[in-house]
Amino acid sequence: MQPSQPPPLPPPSPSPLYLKYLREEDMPQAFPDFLSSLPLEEGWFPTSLRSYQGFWLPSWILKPILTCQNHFQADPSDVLLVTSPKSGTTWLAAILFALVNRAKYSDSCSQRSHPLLTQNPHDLVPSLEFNLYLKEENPNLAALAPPRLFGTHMPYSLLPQSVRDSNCKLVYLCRNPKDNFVSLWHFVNKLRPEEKGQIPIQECLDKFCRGLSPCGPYWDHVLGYHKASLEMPEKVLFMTYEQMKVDPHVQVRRLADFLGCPFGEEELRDGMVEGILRMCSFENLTALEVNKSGKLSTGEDSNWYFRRGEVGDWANYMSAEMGERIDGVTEEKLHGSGLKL
Ligand code: PAP
Repeated sequence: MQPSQPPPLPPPSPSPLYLKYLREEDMPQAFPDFLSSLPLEEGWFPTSLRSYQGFWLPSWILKPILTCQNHFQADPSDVLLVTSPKSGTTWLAAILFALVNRAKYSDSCSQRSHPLLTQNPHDLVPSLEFNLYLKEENPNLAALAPPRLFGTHMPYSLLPQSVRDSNCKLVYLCRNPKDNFVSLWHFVNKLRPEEKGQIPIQECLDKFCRGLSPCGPYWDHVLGYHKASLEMPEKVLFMTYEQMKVDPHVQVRRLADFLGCPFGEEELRDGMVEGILRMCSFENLTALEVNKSGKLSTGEDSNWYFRRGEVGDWANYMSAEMGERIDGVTEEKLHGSGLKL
């Protein structure tokens, strides 16, 4: 049984951020009694997963999530980019940043100093739980100029109350579960020591289909935001990676409209949408030194967030039967929701 209330949070840990990829028993900061009261799964992810209020969370993000729930004060002008891990966060973070800051970097001189040229999109749209509240108990976010852009992988039901109560906007990006799974599997392999080799994909698939993935079950994560987008279309925008690939121009305009900063006639004539898409394209971002050899402020290699960036890549790693297994869960889980992936 899960305790309904977590205990008071311990003081922030001075431990380096790379600790987040350690196993639970090696984490000095964890609040052990609370953690050990939650169902545990030694997942295919390097850290253990703990079940908290219906979702499997890497042990080390429970504390930042709870801290964020306690402290984060949403502002009506805030924009939260929400994803299940590996749904295209990096891409949409870049687009979001370029979109809301487009007036600042519209001429050729300011374009040369565009922050996307020297920073990974994750540092421009920092994650609440993987960055800000992991580093500090109460980061000074009031100093940030509006609109503040944040990323999060938190399920809808775990968002801080202030996010739900305020008029801030949520942009949810969803990706086909087969590509999402394969992208996650590759990422997990990057985190493993080389001598251990790749973790068998079949083993990971079994766990993924049982809901055991970071912030999973994947389907419950998606459904939480899909439902919210139907109920509150002015607050939650539901987008997909695949739509972005098929018609990025339409999707970026849709995003701008939703955020209340639609493109004007002149901007459209001047090719502003195309410029943003070019700047944030996989080809452009991966050609930048910062993304080839730089590191995020949280310590990860920037290039971990870029691999192939394609739709349907799952078929290069999974058999048709494995794909059908995911399709089966998707059909079952999404039944009656009106959502097709
Ligand atoms: P995160 O949730 O941990 O931040 P996220 O950015 O969602 O990771 O996932 C990375 C995926 O987005 C990778 O997919 P792949 O493994 O299937 O290749 C990565 O290649 C893809 N990606 C990153 N940047 C772009 C981009 N500019 N355009 C398209 N896809 C991208």
